[in-house]
Order: sequence, then structure tokens, then C-alpha cells
Amino acid sequence: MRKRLLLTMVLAGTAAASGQVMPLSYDMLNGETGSFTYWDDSYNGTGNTTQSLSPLSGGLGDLTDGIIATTNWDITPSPYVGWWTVEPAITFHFNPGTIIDTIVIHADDSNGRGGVSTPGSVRVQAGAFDAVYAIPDGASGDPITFSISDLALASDTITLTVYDGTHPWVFLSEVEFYGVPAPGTAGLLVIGSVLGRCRRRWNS
Ligand SMILES: [Ca+2]
Ligand SMILES: [Ca+2]
Ligand SMILES: [Ca+2]
Repeated sequence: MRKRLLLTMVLAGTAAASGQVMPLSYDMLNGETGSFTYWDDSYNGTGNTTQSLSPLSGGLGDLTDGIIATTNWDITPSPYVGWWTVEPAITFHFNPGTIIDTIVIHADDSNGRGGVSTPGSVRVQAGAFDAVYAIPDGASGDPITFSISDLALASDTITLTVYDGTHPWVFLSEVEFYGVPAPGTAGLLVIGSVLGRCRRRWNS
């Protein structure tokens, strides 16, 4: 009885809060190899994660695992996915009703060492939205973080195409999205968390 009352209150009071939004999955061509392998090692969808340029789809992996490289590709290769014969187009899928306001891209720079530089630009396509953003390349050769904000994208797919900078390799270690999750999914998360708390209390 108490449980039902509590659930009703939660359902009535659910308001989606802004924060990090996880994609359901992303699709792209797997990374390539050079001195090391720059594949999407943790990708859990279909495709061959140990074959360069294998089409990957329906999963999540290195680009969304929360691991952000803080050192260059030749020091810590595995967190990166790297491409040099293609400029990667990555399609992220979200629950319908998701609003994405900010996209944060974590990439390597290296100032050209091994052919790796800051990507030159990124194209963002979501429904009718289509824009290209130049990525600044500062004097430092450390990995970079590039943010695009105030987007208000209401589309269940967002495609990022990452273009070469001054050198042919593009290295990414993470892509983050911030915004408002689809109302249903936010409600489920809240209900799950409340039920978990109730269970712990009733079991104690
Ligand atoms: Ca990562
Ligand atoms: Ca990797
Ligand atoms: Ca630089």
C-alpha cells in the first residue's frame, strides 16, 4: 500500500532534470592501426572490433565509457579510437524526446607527431540541423576538449563527422552529451532509484 502511494507520488512529481545524457548506441567505422592498434576495444555492438574500418553498430564502447585520455596516443593508445584513411562519421542514437544542448569531444593533438593533430572541425547533423564548427589548435600538444553548447537538438540521432586538422590522423577518446533526457526514461530512472531505496529500507 505504501509502495503504491509512493510510486504515484513519484510519477506525478517527475520532472526531467538537465545533465549528462547517455546515447543508446553509436554506429561508425572501427578505428585503424599504425604503431599500435587504435580500435574501439570495448565496443559491445555488432561488427569486428579487431578489424580496421569494420562497420560497428548497435553498441557503446571506447567513445562513451567515461575514460578520457589525458596523455597522447603514443603514451596511452588504448583509450583512443584513431582513423587516418577516413574522416569518421559517428551516428549517436538517443531515446525519442531527448534534448541535447551540449556536445563535448575529447581528442588528441600531439602537434603533428606521428601524423596526429587536433581535428580541424566537426560537422553536427541532427534532423534539419546541420552545422560545422572549427576546432582551435593551440600551441600545446596535449589532448584537447572541445565543447559546443546552446544546441537544443531535439532529434533521436546526432551524426558527428570529424575532419582532419593539419595532419591525417583523428584520435578521439570520448564524446559526451548534456541536455534533458526523454521524460519517460528520466521517470524510470527516478522510480528505479526510489524502489531501490524502499527495498533497502524494508529489508533492514
Ligand atoms: Ca572513452
Ligand atoms: Ca581503443
Ligand atoms: Ca596544438
